[in-house]
Amino acid sequence: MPFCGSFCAFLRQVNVMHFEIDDDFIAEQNQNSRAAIDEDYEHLRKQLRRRNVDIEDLVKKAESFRVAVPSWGVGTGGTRFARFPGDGEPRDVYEKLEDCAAVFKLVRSTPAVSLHIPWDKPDDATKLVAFASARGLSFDAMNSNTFQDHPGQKHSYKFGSLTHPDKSVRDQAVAHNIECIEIGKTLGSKAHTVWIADGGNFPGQQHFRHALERYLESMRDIYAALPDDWRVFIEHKFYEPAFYSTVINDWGTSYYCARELGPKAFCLVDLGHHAPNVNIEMIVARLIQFGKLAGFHFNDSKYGDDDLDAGSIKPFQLFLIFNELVDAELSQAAHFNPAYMLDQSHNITDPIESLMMSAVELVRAYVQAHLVDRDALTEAQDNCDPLLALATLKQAFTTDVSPILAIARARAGGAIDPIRTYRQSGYRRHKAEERPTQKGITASGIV
Ligand code: RM4
Ligand code: MN
Ligand code: MN
Repeated sequence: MPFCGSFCAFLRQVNVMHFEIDDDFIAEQNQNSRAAIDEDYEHLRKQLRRRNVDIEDLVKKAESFRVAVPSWGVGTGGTRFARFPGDGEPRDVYEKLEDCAAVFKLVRSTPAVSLHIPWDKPDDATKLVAFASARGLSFDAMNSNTFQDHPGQKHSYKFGSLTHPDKSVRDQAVAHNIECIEIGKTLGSKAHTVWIADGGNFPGQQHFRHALERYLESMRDIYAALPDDWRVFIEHKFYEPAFYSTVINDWGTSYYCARELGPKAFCLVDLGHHAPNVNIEMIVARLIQFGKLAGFHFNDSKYGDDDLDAGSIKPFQLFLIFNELVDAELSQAAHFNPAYMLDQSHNITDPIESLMMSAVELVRAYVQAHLVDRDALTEAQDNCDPLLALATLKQAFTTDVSPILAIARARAGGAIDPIRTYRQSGYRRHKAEERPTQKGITASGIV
């Protein structure tokens, strides 16, 4: 609790400073839009019935969808040029959980939080679990951070971490990852995500093959520390912060490493970590087919790793990815158990609003993918009829499933209109009072 200290802890205990969005307030707000949404739902129900689709089945699908929220996503992000902090930003992991709880209350599809260590290193993990579960939250995959130096650490990661030429740097990075797993055990997490920034800015800087050998050697030590029921997620990224080469640059390298490591290692797809125009849905299909898809860091991207809001730039691509996921779900593909997480940097919006809208966009894509007439699609494919195949996908993609999403949220106690309800609640204003801005303090991370 670096910015808040024992005074905050005291206030937290006596519970005098915690504005929360009330269930009754949500229900009251829902009343305002109830009549309109019921009408839209009824209309959609009839439309879908003509297509032999039972709308209630889709509501159930919407209700079942889960995506984890990144703890680092509730703070305002920034670029290397500037960061424009918002009012009432969370100052420690407890306040981050409060914001995650607000997101969860309104959209109901985000009950888990993914922590980043050491940004979110708990003073007492058991206490953190109690704080989270009091708000209906649990913990998703752990994330290690060897892409920046942390106060007090012996060796610098300036020239790499798990793949550094110096074994003592590698050992330090391995130990950090093992520490993340240890913390995660207490938190009830079941997976550890490893993303490294290791790479080069100059041709010749790194010996490509040796760097990858060192990666595998380090990862074997981390893999050995995994509990039996855990998985490790390898996250690739083609550039940034290294601008010439990265060690785990693409899904092929990730897949090779996951295979080398063993059955508990899987490949995580962060949508922003691909070059523009890459066919990500096809990468997803390949990883499903090879039984190695870990899951996702959802976001969107136009030019590079922009960590833009999911569904904001390429909603059709998002739909096509979910089309592959739903296809795998329905055909019960082997080893298919994807973990869904958001990983975004909210630089100019209220992070809570962005996270809510992104979560909703994911449920939308998931429900739309369930609307695809799979028999018609198979028939079109078998008949070599590309036009009809595309039309079949487009029919699902262009169906406005908003009433289904709204009804699913309302039935689960969430908001019919999450953004409006959030704004009406005055949550941010309350937090601005509870969490006065600390001048001169920088973010505990770039995102
Ligand atoms: C990276 C990558 C990781 C995330 C960091 C903050 O680009 O997406 O998943 O933990 O950013
Ligand atoms: Mn990521
Ligand atoms: Mn990223």
